[in-house]
Amino acid sequence: MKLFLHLKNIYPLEHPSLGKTGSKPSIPHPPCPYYCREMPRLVELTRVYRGVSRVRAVWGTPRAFSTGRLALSNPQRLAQANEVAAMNGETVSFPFSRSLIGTFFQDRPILGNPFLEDVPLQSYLRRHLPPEVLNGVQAELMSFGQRVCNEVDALGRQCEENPPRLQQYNSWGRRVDHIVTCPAWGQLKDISAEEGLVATGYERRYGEWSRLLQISKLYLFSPSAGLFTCPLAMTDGAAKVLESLGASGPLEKPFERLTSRDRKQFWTSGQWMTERKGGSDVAGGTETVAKAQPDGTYRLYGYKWFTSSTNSEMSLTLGRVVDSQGLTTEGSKGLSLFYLPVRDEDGNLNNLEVQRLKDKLGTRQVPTAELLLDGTKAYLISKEGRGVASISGMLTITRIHNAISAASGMRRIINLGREYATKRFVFGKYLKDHPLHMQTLARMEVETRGAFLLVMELARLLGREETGSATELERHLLRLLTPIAKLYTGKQAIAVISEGLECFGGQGYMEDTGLPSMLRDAQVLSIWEGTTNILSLDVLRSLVKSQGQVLQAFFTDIKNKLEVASQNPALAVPVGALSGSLQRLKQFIQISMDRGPDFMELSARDFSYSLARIYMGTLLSSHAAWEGSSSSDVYAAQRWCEQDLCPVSTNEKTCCYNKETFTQDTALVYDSSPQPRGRL
Ligand code: UCC
Repeated sequence: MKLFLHLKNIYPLEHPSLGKTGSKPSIPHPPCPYYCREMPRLVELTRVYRGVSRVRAVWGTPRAFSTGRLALSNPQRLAQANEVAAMNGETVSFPFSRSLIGTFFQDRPILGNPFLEDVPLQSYLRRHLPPEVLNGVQAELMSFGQRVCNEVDALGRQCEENPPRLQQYNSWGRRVDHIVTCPAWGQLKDISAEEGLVATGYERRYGEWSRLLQISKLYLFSPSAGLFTCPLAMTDGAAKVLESLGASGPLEKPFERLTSRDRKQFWTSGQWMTERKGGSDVAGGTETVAKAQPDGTYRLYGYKWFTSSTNSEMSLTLGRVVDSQGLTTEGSKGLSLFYLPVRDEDGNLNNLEVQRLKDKLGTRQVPTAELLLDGTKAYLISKEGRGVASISGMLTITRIHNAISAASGMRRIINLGREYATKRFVFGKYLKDHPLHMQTLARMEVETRGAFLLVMELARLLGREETGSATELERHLLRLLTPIAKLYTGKQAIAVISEGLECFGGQGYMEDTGLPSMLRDAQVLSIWEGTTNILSLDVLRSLVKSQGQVLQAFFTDIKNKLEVASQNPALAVPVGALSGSLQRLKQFIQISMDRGPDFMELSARDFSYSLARIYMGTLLSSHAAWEGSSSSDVYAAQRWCEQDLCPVSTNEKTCCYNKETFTQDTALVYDSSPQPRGRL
């Protein structure tokens, strides 16, 4: 009782460790100087352990404790403390004593409603959406943003903390191959259905603007969603393919499921493209064969090396149809596209075995598995030999989703970092008052705005294409900008999120802050759905296939946008830099025409980076030229255009793409090490 009374003196009535006023603290909590109103009179230092003081004290007349620091240095007072404490036989703790952990606690960064905190997103929507659409879209994003903050964020965290596991056998030894995910994974699926995170793109409630709404929602959802965005990306991609094939016959039901808002009906889809020899080289490495059945279906036999979100209800996959002689066609021309349900009507796996779950650097929330297809029932949904071309619609969508994840991850780390900068006090002031720190955040912000505008442009173009309102120029732009956005934003996200972690010092490296997983999960963005180099080659593919029309569209669109932007004198420098870079790019293209395919291939990455930087700079300038823009929009455009906007031209000047370069690169990489033997 005595101790209790004294504790009342130490803790203010509202101290968090007091269950209710005057009750005993339920959780031992240090008397903290920042909470103390009154302190005991005398103290004695009894031992010091790891810098932590244990003290004995006398509970006498409490006195006001104003400084928040204990003075233990007066030996006379310590001696008195010792005496009285011995008489009372009481021991209490002081700061750095009972708790052993000190008294200062840094406040964590707080996540607010991501829509309300996102000025560029709000500004973009105001600029582009017609008023009657804008009101509805804003209201939906506002309420969804709150849901992300209140509900989704915690669920995503649970998925990170409780990764999926494979239960291969049941208790009685029967093979079950059950992928066990945490309840939060299922809840995220339900939320995805309810919120129409796929459906919105196909219901087309807002016509050509529906994709913009859907992608804005995904953009808010993604950094909190514990990678449930992965199955959503593939689901969206599969829906796109099924819709383009007419969604009839055996495809009708799956299409309805993929685009359902009913949580009980909603399905997700996998995308099983990668085999052991495959990866990037899908055409050369796909070994799966498909045997026709009398009922018109097929049986698939093969081994899929990476299958993401393997507990989806269906999948699209590639295989080679076996002809009547038992032979298959090699290469891309032998590949066909199949739809398959993962389970049969009785709920049993469709003649497939989950061999193991992958042990990955990041995306640990997602069950990624190796699968054996052993007579899996499937439906041929493309023309025979048109598998790659048919699945490319899915690739377009998943690559756009990839860019959404990249841009939104960057936005999230900046929002947390800038919030933290208002509460982290170092070297006598808050982080936000340190110019060098703000320079770092501002550079991250410029990158993020560039990525964001490119993603939104893709969403706008996709919506127009799907509603038949896109011009030919816009269709070409969509084809070209998709791989560019995927490859460039993936790299940006890794760099910006890595920088963002540094904004929290050591805390950014601590697992339980949730920050490191952002970096781990970003690392995949430049790998899956085509690596940076593969996507650079896809940029070249789009040039060749369209006979240069995609580039023509690129130049025309930029010219139009810069003409408008040049009306604003504040944008003279960025517009000048962009026009100059565009000229250099044209000269490079001229040069490359005489040099042949090897030259183009070696320059493909720098070429794609040049297109990305010039286009993002144009979007930033164009947005800054809009009458509703802010001075920050102008500043962002200016900063963006200070970098080398056309690295492919710069590097061409140093003969970077000549034939000899390959020899020199190889010599440099292997230098005096043993000759490559083709194995590690
Ligand atoms: O599955 C994976 C993980 C799933 C997780 C997804 C989550 C995403 C989440 C994001 C947010 C969280 S990863 C596996 C992904 N694999 C890839 O991306 C494969 C990378 N490799 C390529 O992209 C290759 O370059 C291939 C497979 C496209 C190359 O195949 P081919 O057969 O050698 O290519 P071809 O012969 O050049 O093209 C065949 C046809 C052509 O059409 P036609 O015959 O009419 O001329 C091409 O124009 O396909 C067409 N085509 C395309 N069309 C090829 N690529 C495209 C394209 N990108 N767009 C339109």
